[in-house]
Amino acid sequence: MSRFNWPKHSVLVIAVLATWLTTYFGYLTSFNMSIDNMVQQLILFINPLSFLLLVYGAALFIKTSKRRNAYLITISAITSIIMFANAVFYRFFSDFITIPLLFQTNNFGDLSSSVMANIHGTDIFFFTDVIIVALAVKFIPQPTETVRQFKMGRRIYFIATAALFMVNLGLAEAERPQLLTRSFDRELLVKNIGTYNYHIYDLIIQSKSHAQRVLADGSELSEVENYVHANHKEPSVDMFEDAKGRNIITISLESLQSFVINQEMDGHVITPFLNELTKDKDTFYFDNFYHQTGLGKTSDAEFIVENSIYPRNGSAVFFTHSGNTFDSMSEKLADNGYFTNVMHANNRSFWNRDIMYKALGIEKFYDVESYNIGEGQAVNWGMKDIPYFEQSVQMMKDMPQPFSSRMLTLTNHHPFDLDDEDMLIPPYTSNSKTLNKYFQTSRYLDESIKVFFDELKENGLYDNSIIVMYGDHYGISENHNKAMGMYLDKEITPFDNAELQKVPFFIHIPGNGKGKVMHELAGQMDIRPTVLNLAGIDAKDDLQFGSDLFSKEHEDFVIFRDGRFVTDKYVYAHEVCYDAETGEPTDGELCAPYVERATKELEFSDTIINGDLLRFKDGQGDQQPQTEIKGKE
Ligand code: GP9
Ligand code: MN
Repeated sequence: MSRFNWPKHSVLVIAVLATWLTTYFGYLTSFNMSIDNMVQQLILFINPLSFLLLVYGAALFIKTSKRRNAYLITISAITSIIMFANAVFYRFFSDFITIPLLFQTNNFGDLSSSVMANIHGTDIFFFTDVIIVALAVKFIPQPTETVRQFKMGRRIYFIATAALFMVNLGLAEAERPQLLTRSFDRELLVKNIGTYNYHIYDLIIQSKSHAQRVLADGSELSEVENYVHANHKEPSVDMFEDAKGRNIITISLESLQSFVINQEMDGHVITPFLNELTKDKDTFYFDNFYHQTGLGKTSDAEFIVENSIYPRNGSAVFFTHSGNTFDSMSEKLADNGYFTNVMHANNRSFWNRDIMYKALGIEKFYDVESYNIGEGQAVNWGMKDIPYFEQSVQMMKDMPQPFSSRMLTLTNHHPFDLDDEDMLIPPYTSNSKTLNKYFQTSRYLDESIKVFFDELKENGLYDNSIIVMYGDHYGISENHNKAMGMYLDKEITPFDNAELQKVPFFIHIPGNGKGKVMHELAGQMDIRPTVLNLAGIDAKDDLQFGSDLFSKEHEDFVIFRDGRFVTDKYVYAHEVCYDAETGEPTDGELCAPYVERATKELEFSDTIINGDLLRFKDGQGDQQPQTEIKGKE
């Protein structure tokens, strides 16, 4: 067109800029992502760029201008379609697209009916870049052949692209440590690494699990079943009368460890209400109970509660295997007439819950949209536990009974921040800010449970319910050993660190009268068998690694996800066998048979998940239940 002398790669530069800006404005207009500070805004702004430079940059290898132009237009069209599809999907699901969701056939029904309704005329905006690229291609003259001496320039281009990607990752990692290994929230991923990279990441994770699944066959299942049935413990029958037919409320006590129970910090009682419960005649309190979670933390604990199977090592099973078939506690309870639901005032995609709950057959998910978070009612990660419990009870009043509600608390979460008015005790005074604040948030969590019990009573739900409560995982990691040592007044060894994985476990049955402190060695794996047995539901043919805690046959052997274990005689940690009584290292041979069994059990559990083996179990695999996600009405 004009006589203006366009630089050689103008079209490429225009394409990158056009798609970059279209993507960024797409983020701002179509997704409801919370941006808390300037750094997050900056990350959001730059996150599409490295990917776009890379894919558009591939054009530099294409020799003829005709093909190069076709390639550039195709890329702009594909990226536009990705953004457009996510925007439409988001309007319906408040979430980004993920592959397992597309393969859950029952979602297609929802999708097709709502796709049309959710397309807006203004969505043409997502294709702005395609139009710009097409115009650029048409009007800007380009070299017909790529010139050889451009090799050096090309190299610099891709090095710069890689550097930009690293800067993006670095900023994201600083904002959200362990983003890729742990914080599996799609919103966080998109915010930090961008939609395009997120889709590639999703694709890698999903195809990895898919490959293992394809190779698996039913014969592996019988081997695991043989092992599990050989270790089967006959459940007790004593408790049925008091528990059967009642609502079951299972509460995840965020980050609560047993070392605060029945203890003081500088003369302040840390958990007065829970302490009372440990002495209460209607409560069974387990003081030798361990968490068995890995990187998936809260979600791993949920996974164990639902399945009595180990979560995965090194990744969150909620994220990697949400397409599997499960035989969950919720599904079982639903089959026996319970209305099953989860109540958690966080966004639905956190830990991939919205998808995983479908696979677990949970009937309803009351997520953050179900709650009214008024002024002063949020701190740290979100809604405070006290208003959360208050509002939850109001929702419970409208549930059909009996119901099974799993509740997840949130305030006692790292970094343990609290508003002044909620600090019921002063902070501790160690070198660890984390531990210092932890006592205060634990105190707040305790208070919230008290409020919850009162609300249940006031609203007539208490007598007809049983309340099961477990600490989900540690709150204080080994990085705080020095401060913990100060509090416990001893030097912390790997033996102590294993002991510190104890979390409180309560079963509260109003009117039962037989409550006591139970000392058996137990773990989260035992929750499913125990709860189902209390409800009088037969689970003897289920594939569970745990067993009923009221059974006389219960075995004193708890395996951690990382391979450590505890028996009544030994504690095995960091490949050292410790005497459980003295805490001193002892002869490794004494632990050897348990090491073998722990390894085998963890391997069996991994085989089930990796091969999606439960789909081969009779009566499984054909139904895909729907989780209704409850928003404000
Ligand atoms: C988030 C909450 C906390 O929804 O469950 O997760 P965590 O970081 O403890 O796994
Ligand atoms: Mn947690």
